[in-house]
Amino acid sequence: SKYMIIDGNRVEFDDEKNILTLVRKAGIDLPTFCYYSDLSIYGACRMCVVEDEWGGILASCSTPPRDKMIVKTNTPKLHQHRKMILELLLAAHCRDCTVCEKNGKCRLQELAHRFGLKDIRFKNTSEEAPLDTSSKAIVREPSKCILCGDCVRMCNEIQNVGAIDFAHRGAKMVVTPAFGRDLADTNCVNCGQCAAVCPTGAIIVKSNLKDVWKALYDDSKRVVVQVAPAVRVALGEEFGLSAGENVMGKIVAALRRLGFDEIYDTSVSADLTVMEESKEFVKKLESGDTTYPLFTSCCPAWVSYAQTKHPELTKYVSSCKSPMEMFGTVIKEHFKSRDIMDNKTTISVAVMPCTAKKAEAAREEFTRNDIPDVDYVITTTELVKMIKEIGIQFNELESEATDMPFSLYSGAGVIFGVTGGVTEAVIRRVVEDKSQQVLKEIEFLGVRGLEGVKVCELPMGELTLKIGIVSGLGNAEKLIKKIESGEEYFDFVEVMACPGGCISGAGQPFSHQPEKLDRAKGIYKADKVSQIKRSEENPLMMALYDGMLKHRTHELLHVEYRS
Ligand code: HC1
Ligand code: SF4
Repeated sequence: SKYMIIDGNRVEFDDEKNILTLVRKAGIDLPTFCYYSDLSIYGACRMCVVEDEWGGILASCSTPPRDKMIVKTNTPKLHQHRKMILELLLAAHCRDCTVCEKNGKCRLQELAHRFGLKDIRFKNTSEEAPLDTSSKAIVREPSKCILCGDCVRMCNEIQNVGAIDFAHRGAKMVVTPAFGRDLADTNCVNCGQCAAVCPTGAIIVKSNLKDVWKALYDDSKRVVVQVAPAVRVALGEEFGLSAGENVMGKIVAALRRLGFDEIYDTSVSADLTVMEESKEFVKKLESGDTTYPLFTSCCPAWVSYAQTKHPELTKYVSSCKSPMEMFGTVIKEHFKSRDIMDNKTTISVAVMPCTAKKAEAAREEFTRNDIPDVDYVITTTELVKMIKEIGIQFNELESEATDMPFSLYSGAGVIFGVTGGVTEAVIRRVVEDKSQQVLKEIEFLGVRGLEGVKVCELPMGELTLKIGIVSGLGNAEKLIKKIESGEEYFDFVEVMACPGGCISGAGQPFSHQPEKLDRAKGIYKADKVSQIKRSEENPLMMALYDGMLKHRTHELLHVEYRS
């Protein structure tokens, strides 16, 4: 087999695409700013350089390995080179680390520390550039940008949105929306994946913590919170627990200590979504309309994408509100009369793995009498900050249960958090055979797994239904092209904007593939241990349909998007 000699050690390879991968295989964590294996290779930061046997310096991320090649990763020349790059970056960078959102998570800060940088030999050329706070989900701080281009490639290559790009040349080069617009004036769908890969504080998730603290400290407010399915399998990572460990019980305990009055699980309203979306699906099948599939609607970044890039498709997107918004509506309805009695106002908070949910909550369609159904959305990592700020010893907490009357949910509701989950939950609902055996068979139809595109066939009576499941908006685009050209037909298509689904949301702790896989496993395990497997078997659904929702499902659970 082919091999390279890296720092005197033999490293074998076959189809690895660059030297960097082999260096990592050899146990050396070469510093980089601009390398993610899912993105195209840019080679801009030149931190990952290695020296060949003739003293040549190569960027290891963009150089393919050659058989019997000899390189070193640690030489005086390389050491100087890396330090120089760091000093140059820092000379042009804001150094107010203590008040930066990214403090403690910034790659530039980490590498400056790792290289023991004490003084910078160059003049400080950093300039204050105005912040772009126009978006509901994302804040851009251009003066912290190191031009690695990760955000640009994420937005273009993986998400096919292209809201941001490089502009100008040489020393004037910046990353910006076209024509220097504000981010809110672009077709940005708020997926937050740019912020997830940004190594510094140049693109960050907008925080709503101030609003939430204020509500918690205000006695005239009843603060109700819902927690999304995907949060429970990732939050523990910030406290040293393994990815995929289900910490929902501890999250509930922590939320109580933080002062939330009522604590619920979004999996409950995911069951509601299954009920409504299944009805819509069956109706569509019965109508015999086979022009387009029924597209899912729970991912707000996907809904925005469909609206801006494919307005012709919006009428095929399910009219169901997302589980978060369904719950938002149900919660406000539920406490309406109690609020008057108690002289309180209910404030509805949602803890989500997602940044686009912040924008979804702010949409006019989800506001009744000028009051949003969900007042504030905070991300998994924002909740971590609250827990750490107060000093709650998270790992010591005993599990607690969510509150009545919304405390029952099915496994079908929990699996929403991973790509394919919505589909599997809907299939469980629409198949007539409710046996254990069929439940198992559904699992093996091809709905599971983190691949960006999955296609499965579901036999139903005389028909065979064709179902597409995509995650990552670039993958959605590919599928849409095939549908529109008539190359493929689908009855049902699930789209999640983040690769892997909500478990990889930009509001979660940063993850690579291994953590994503573990989080997905954690979600399926939560389904395994749940007593109720199908949404329609959740007794709470019957209570809701006989009570609050009687004659009001359309009004309370569905939406017509305006613009
Ligand atoms: Fe999701 Fe959903 S699954 S969108 O990925 O349908 O955010 O977790 O809460 O609303 O339930 C996110 C997750 C979440 C909704 C549900
Ligand atoms: Fe692009 Fe998503 Fe970032 Fe918006 S939030 S700029 S769509 S990557």
